[in-house]
Amino acid sequence: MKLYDFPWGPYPLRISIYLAEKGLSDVEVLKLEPPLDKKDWPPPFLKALTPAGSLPIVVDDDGTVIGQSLAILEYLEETKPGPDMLGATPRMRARTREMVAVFDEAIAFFGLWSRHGSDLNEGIIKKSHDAAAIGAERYGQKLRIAERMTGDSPFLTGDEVTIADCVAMATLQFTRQFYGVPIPADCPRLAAWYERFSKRASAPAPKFPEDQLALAYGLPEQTGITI
Ligand SMILES: N[C@@H](CCC(=O)N[C@@H](CS)C(=O)NCC(=O)O)C(=O)O
Repeated sequence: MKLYDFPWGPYPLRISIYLAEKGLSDVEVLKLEPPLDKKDWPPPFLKALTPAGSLPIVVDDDGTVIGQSLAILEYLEETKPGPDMLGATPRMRARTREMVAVFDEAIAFFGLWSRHGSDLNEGIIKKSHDAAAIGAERYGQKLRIAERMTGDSPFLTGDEVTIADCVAMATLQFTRQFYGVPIPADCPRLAAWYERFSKRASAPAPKFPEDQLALAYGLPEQTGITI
């Protein structure tokens, strides 16, 4: 199995955290880096693999190609050995998928804030305070929903690590560590979970490129928007 990876991107990070938690090492990882301005990206070989050409992409040995991170996670759950990371019962699987959906929505709204507000995209994407503010408000709302869904268990949806933890961690690593957006003060359970999960071997701090980090870090200050 091959994984086309972009090691510090929020969607590929979901997969790398998952692979480490699942203990899977028989995946060939091919590292790629989309340019900031997305000029000439995706390259023809990626566009030939999936309609979007976005990362991550998995190509299995039988030729199966999967180009959406959540579908990749579920595919790996169904095809690979290792600990169950979806949930043992329909109810537990539903809890996992609910939490995954909330963080998937969260990162999409965050993208509106960062794309239209960050100094990183200066001259590449049109700045819009209104678009950034809508994205930020909705991102904060999704984190507060996740907070209300989180109990006092060690992991987000219970006593075992699931793909929900992987998706949430990837999201918060990117928003906190790259863009410098703190978890809101009224999300203490989420913040405590993040601190705990950050110490796991599966979730080392991503290596963001220094020049891009310098421009990205401090999104709330750059946009005058807090959540
Ligand atoms: N919904 C997709 C989103 C993937 C995505 O947007 N990946 C980014 C990297 S983190 C990317 O490839 N961007 C370049 C592009 O879309 O051309 C997924 O979950 O896999």
